[in-house]
Formats: sequence, C-alpha cells, structure tokens
Amino acid sequence: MSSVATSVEPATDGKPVMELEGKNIMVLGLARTGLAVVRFVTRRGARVVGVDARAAGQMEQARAELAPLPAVCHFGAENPAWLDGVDAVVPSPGVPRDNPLLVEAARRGVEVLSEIELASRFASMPLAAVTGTNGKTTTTSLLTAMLEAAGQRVFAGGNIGKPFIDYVDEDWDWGVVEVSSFQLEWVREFRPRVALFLNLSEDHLDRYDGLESYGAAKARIFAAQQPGDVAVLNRDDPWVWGLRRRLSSGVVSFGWSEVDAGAFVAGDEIVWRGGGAEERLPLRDLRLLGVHNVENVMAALCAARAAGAGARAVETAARRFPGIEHRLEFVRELDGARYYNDSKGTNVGAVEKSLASFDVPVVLIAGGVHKGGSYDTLAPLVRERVRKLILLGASAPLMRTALGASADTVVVNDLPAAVCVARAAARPGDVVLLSPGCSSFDMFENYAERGRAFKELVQAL
Ligand code: UMA
Repeated sequence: MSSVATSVEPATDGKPVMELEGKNIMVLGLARTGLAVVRFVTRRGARVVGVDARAAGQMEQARAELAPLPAVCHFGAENPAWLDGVDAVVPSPGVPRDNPLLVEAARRGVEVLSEIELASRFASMPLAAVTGTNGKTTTTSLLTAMLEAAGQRVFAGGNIGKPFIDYVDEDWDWGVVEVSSFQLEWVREFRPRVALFLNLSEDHLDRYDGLESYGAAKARIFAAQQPGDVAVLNRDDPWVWGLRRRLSSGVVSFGWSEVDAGAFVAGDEIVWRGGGAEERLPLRDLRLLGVHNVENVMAALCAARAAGAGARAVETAARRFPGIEHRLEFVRELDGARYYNDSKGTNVGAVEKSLASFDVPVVLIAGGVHKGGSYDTLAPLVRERVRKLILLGASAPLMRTALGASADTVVVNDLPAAVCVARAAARPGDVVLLSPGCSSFDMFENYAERGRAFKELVQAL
C-alpha cells in the first residue's frame, strides 16, 4: 500500500503537450459539454466537425453558435465517413462507448478523449476531483467553500455548474471538479492532485454491464496520479477501500471507526488526525442533515487539509455550509409536516441515504425513468419508515412490484397529483420527501426542473 500523505507535494511532471492549431477535432454531442469544447478548440485554431444524433431541426442553438466558426455540422444517424481527416474525437459524457463513431474511431486509431481530459491538458491550476455514486455535488461544493475560506480563488465545475473546460483559460488557485463515470471513461493524463472516491452503489446500469465496470470507470480518477498526490477513500465502502492497494498516490481515508491518520467519528464529533495534529468538529454544529452528509463532510475535510487549507478555515466552512439545492432541501412546514426536495436522489442508494436521515414517518414520492438495477434493497427501509409510498413515472410498475408489499402504495399520473396525495396522507410530525431514485427525463428536462416543480407545488399548497 502507498504511504499515508497529508498534503500534496509540488508537481514535478511537465504537462503533456497537445497542439490544436490546424487540427480537425470531431465534437460528438453538441449540448453543454460539446459547445464548450467547440469554443475552446476553435479559439486555439482547430477546425471542428460537430456531430449530434438529434435532427437538425432540434439543434437551433448549436447551429447558431457554430455558424460563425470554422466548423462543419452533421446531424442525425452517424456516418463513419464523417471521421475522414479527423485527428481526435471528443465525445460528450452522454455518448456511450458503443456509439458507432467511437467504435469506428478506435478501429482507425483516432484518439478519443473526454472534455475533462482535454481540459486538464491545458489547465495550469492544481485540481481536486470528486467522484462517487452519491454525495459528489455536496462534497464538491463544501470542499470549494473550505478552500475559499482558506483564502484561495477556487472554482467548482465539471458535472455540476459549467463544464471544466470553460475555466481553463481563467486564473484560479485551485479547481474543484465533480466528475461522473461518463466523464472518466476517456481520461488518461487527467491528474488531480487530490482525488476523492466517495462510495459506489448501483447506478447507470443502462450504460454499464455491472457494478464492476461502473466502478472501474470511476476509479480512472486515480489513473494519472503520482506519488505525492493524494487519494481520499471511504474506508467503509468495501469496493472503494479495496482500491488502496492499487494506487500510486498517498491514501487519506474517512470512515466511522477510529484511525491513527484520517477522519472518523468519535461520539458526537468528527475527528481529523494528520501530521501529529488532531482537530475536532462537533456534529451538532453542522447545518447539513443526515448520516451520509457526515461522510461527505469527512471527505471534504480530508481533501481540504490535503490541499493545504488550515483547520480553522475548514471548520468555519463546514459549520456554515447550508447544503445544496435539490439534495434533502427543506422546502416548508405545513400542518406540522415538513416537506423536503431530494430530486437529485436519482438512484436507489441515494433514496436509502435520504430515508435513513429521518427518524419520523415519511410520505415518499418516487419514480421516473428506470436506469436498470433493482429496487428490492429499499424494501426494509420502506417497511420501517414509509407511511405512504406515492409512485409516478415510467418506473412506477417496477417499483410497485418491488416495494408495494412494504408500504401503503399508490400510483399517480404526475407530480401535482403526487403532491396532492402526499398532503392528504401526511400527519403532524411526518416528513414528505420527493426522492425519486430514478432520472427525470420522462416528465422533465432534468432533475433540477423536477425539483423546482416540486417546490412550486408545495409552496402553492
Ligand atoms: N448525443 C449524441 N449521440 C449519443 C448520445 C448523445 O449525439 O450517442 C447528443 C445528444 O443528442 C445531446 C448531447 O449529446 O445533444 C447531450 O450530451 P450530454 O448528455 O453529455 O449532455 P451535456 O449537456 O453535455 O451535459 C453533460 C452531463 N450529462 C450527462 O452526463 C448525461 C452533465 O451532467 C454535466 O453537467 C455537463 O455535461 C457538464 O459537464 C448531468 C448528469 O446527468 C448533470 N450527469 C450524470 C449524473 O450526475 O448522474 C452522470
């Protein structure tokens, strides 16, 4: 196992060079990531072959943005001939590995790299990167707040906010990048000085053939780390903790039981130990709710200290941090029941953690687009905590089969109906929780739109 490190050492490697001037870059997928990549590579003198599987009529914004640039565009069904003369392909995160153009690029030996990889080849600021099935956004935001409290100029980007590549040409002391498994599929030289892997549970099984390949994509966050860099690992997640023997970076860990170095919980305090020092943070001082958020705080704390932030700055930021929108977000209290928006809970593991955060009866609204995997693991918690289960969306029949015997269950047509039924079912002291366990794309543009719709409906009650 690699040595235990408590803070990153200065980089000694030179940056890999990538010449874009005069190159033909295929940008595959022309939404948020793709358009940011187009802007970036054309600024550096590249020509773009822009491709999107959607019909031209649905791509007005992309067409307008690309019109004045040195770019040709292809829309609709993929044609391998579009790769003729292309030097490299940059796929958007939503493009799966079996996309015909990616398969053909591999056959021809054309380089494929993700936007994260491309950005990191040009980025000059040190990076902290956060992955895991759940807790990424909270941990990314909290780590950013900790580094800011330590006086650093720091951005948070990647899977949240703006794509990473949008920050590369700006002047920052640190970058904190939330990275999904999709974004890590095509990285090689992406080298975060501090890399966090929070946890792994079933998600995106419509894209991966099992937990192992999903986890392997996420573990690429460590692929280019070197001795002197830091890997922050969850000791209580067997899959994540199993990685420690394979890493060349130093390991700092967090978990619930005491250790000589790293973060743990003792009684009602978070304890951080490192470099002969010990810091303590009372749990009651945190505004964040739930057991899983204690883990997120420990992870952010380990990373912030590794990035050089002092104890006082880290603790101040942890105390002040209010949580993020759409993640166990308190909406209002009505007739003694508290309403929470957890629209970002888009997998079973997230719903489990959110349900476990409450010790009162819960009226749970769940369902949406099924992403593969099973809902069976939720049954014990649903039996224990859920007063009424309100299901909606395409996954409702599957969820009713898995969970219907564990709670009083009803299937409704849409979110307004779900909120109406929830209000009628909730008693004083209960929690009404939207935690879908699924994506939103059957009824909404994304989880944020679903969360906003929920909040508006609840405020209108
Ligand atoms: N497309 C193709 N061919 C394909 C598949 C898609 O042309 O085979 C096209 C689509 O028609 C569309 C475009 O690609 O025009 C969409 O690309 P995208 O899905 O990658 O969407 P972006 O807007 O670029 O957003 C992506 C991330 N989306 C996904 O990972 C699905 C955003 O994460 C991220 O914020 C953004 O890049 C900036 O980095 C969202 C997400 O849902 C929040 N992430 C997943 C999660 O958190 O669970 C991983």
